[in-house]
Amino acid sequence: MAWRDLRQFLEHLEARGDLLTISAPVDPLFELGAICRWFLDRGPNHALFFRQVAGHQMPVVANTLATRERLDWALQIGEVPRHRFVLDRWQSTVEPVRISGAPPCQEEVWEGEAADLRRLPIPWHNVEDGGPYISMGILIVRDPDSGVHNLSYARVQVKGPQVGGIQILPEKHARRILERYQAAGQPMPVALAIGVDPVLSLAAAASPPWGVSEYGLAGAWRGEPVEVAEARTVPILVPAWAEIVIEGRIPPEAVEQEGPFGEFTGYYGPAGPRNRLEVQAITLRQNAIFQTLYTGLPICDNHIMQELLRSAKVWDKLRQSLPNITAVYCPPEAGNGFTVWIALKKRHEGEPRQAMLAAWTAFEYVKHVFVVDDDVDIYDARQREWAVATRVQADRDVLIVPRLIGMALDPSAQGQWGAPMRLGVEETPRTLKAGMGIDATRPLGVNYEPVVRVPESWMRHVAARLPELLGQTTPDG
Ligand SMILES: Cc1cc2nc3c(=O)[nH]c(=O)nc-3n(C[C@H](O)[C@H](O)[C@H](O)COP(=O)(O)O)c2cc1C
Ligand SMILES: [Mn+2]
Repeated sequence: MAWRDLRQFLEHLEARGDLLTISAPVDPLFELGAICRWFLDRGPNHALFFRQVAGHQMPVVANTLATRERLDWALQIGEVPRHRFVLDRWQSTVEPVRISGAPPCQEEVWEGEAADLRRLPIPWHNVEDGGPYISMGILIVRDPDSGVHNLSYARVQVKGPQVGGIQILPEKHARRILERYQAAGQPMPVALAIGVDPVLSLAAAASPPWGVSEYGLAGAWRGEPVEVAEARTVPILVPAWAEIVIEGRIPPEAVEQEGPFGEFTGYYGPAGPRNRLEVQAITLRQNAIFQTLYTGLPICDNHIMQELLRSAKVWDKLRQSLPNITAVYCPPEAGNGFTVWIALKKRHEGEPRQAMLAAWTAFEYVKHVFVVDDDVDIYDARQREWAVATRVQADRDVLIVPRLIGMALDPSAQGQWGAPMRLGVEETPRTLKAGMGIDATRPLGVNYEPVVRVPESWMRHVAARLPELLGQTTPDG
């Protein structure tokens, strides 16, 4: 059974002892963020439920998907390898269904002046942030040409009771859709959903191909369609069981200063002129829960989500031409896919470079691509180091390709801007990246001495004798 909503998942976490309820009063100004950071780094790394947020009745949940275990429970992966689970359902979609009657997400409606962002317990996480931020709001927009719904995240800084500054990055689908409204001189209707079932949260972080709705992807992962409902003031279908939905519009030309914001890169994303989000209505469930996501230096929720999603995305692209790929891994420590590891059963000397080329173009973040033989366990940092140390000669095995489409928030790409392009309200620089590929596969036809491994049969032998070796039993029992 799929999770119907965030609440069901939180109940499950609580039953597993993986939800820490904090009943002591907590200040949303810096203190809540600091507590999130503490538990991410120093543990215990549970999901956090803040019951008493100063100045508010509404509770706040954080660190919800900050461990692999919680993500696996969210997806209900069971025994299936986690990358396979996501990948096998990547191409299929299960379209959402509309529920009949008034949706739970509209049990309470704030309209007119009552639609005031200050009524929500929106935290201000880091001292250098520009202000309080909605950090885990799912931006739902609709392509005016195809009608397809796109779900993704976009940080929103609270700038006034009904105004936010919203960052929609270059290369994102929401940006492409916004450009269409801007070209027509129309405001883009938007909905921002906060607090949904965790599989939908994950789907919004994923990037299925243009034209494929993240609603459909979530349905495939859930094994059941997502339930949706018409928003009240915008022509958009919203998740029926969302805790909170903010309805509004992004005018084509209005400029709002936004930032800085502590980003997934581990650096502050810079302040600048961004698009303005104008709030029209806020709808809520009774006893709504506000969800936030602390990000910054890895590893936070979004790094855990992207470890799985970006690996699957690269793998999906590679497998079309290289069926002999055996694993793809984007380590969460390296941000959200700046570094990719690929293992393959090499048959042709050209394959590692083919893999690099495909990986660099899979999405804009990918810079450093390591390709290894399939005997290397790329999920194990010791083996990754060992493979590079013993199978690479830099003059032969390193390929650098400059001036590819890069990621706007990569701080090392400063000075590598392409010509600014006009994306609506601002001149947005299009970042260039350099791809570096390191081929750590053994050359075909060159003699490599065997890898030193103790045979499995001997390891089983040791396992059988382990109690005795540990002095727990005598040979006679
Ligand atoms: C927690 C979180 C916050 C994010 N914040 C932003 C953001 O502020 N702006 C943005 O453009 N992308 C942001 N992203 C990245 C996009 O949501 C993500 O790349 C998504 O896959 C894009 O979807 P698309 O392929 O439909 O464009 C964020 C992702 C996560 C997980
Ligand atoms: Mn999309």
